[in-house]
Amino acid sequence: MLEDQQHVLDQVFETIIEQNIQVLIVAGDVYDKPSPSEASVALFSSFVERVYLETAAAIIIIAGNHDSGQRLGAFTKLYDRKRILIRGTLEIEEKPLILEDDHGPVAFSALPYGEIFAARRAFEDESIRSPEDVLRHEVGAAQALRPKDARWVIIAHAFVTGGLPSETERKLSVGTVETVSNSLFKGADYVALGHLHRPQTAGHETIRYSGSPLAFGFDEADTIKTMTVFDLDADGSLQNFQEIAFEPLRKVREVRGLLADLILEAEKAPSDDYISAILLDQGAVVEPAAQLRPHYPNILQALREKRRELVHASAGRASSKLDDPMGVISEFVDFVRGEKPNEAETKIVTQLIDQPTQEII
Ligand SMILES: [Mn+2]
Repeated sequence: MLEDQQHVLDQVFETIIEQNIQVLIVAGDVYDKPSPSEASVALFSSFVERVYLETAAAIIIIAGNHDSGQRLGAFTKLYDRKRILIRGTLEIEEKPLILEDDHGPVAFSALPYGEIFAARRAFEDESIRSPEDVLRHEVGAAQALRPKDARWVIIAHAFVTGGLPSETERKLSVGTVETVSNSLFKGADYVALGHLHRPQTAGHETIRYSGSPLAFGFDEADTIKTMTVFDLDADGSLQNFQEIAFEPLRKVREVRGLLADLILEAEKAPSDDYISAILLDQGAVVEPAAQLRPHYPNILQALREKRRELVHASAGRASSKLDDPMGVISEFVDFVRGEKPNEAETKIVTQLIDQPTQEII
């Protein structure tokens, strides 16, 4: 997806120029894995270099949970530290980048994602047990070094819940990712968050996820991806807030219908979007993705609607006993087709099961 990524980075660059943006914030996951491909590194590095050389914007980047903090951190040494803050690993001294505008100083505390063990080591505190503990230590370290007369922006990468009262000890858990209460950020004028892919606030309009610049799965199909742009006023309030929509090079989208209809549709309007085809056919279909590919070269999957639900629901576990062949067959048909055999089909199968036994005897 390098071309797709280049396409949105170009839009970020153009916005920086057009709107005379003074600070660019990237709140992590820069990459999708700790060892990104050379091409990905080259793409992102050249984007940062271009912003650095061709605009006057300051640049602030933190590592997310998918990034290697060490690798990302190594990148920072090449640039002017007064204008660029790239934070990869946890540090006990959490120095902000301080920038000036017409109203005075603004302190940007860039808090990279850190694992619990890394935080225990960095802060020499074995009582750190959760992502919230990690971030609380980071915010504390940032708070200590933040000039009190400056407006304050925090950049963090976490799963932040909105509106959980600070005294509540209840930890919400989504999958294995533990959430962090937004009350940690008390005192900040704005919190720029990374991690969640959809643009959204986390319980307050000044605690916000910009979201990912591209859709990375079909559950994000048709989500509008945006970059968040605003001015920070003299009192730290937000002004001229905008969510600028990215135009993706290729959309991520779902088509649904009978395979024959989908093929006709694809012939009429071929597309290089990333396509997920949801088939409503009941009978056998032969290599549906291959049949659609001539018109949809970037088709990524073709699934039966019912089967898709079934795969999620049962995770492929069989419950029938082997001494009940009709039960096993019925479950298999249900798995493949998304519907159990009907009465007529059951009759045919039952006859076939019984038949050889009778003949052999
Ligand atoms: Mn993340």
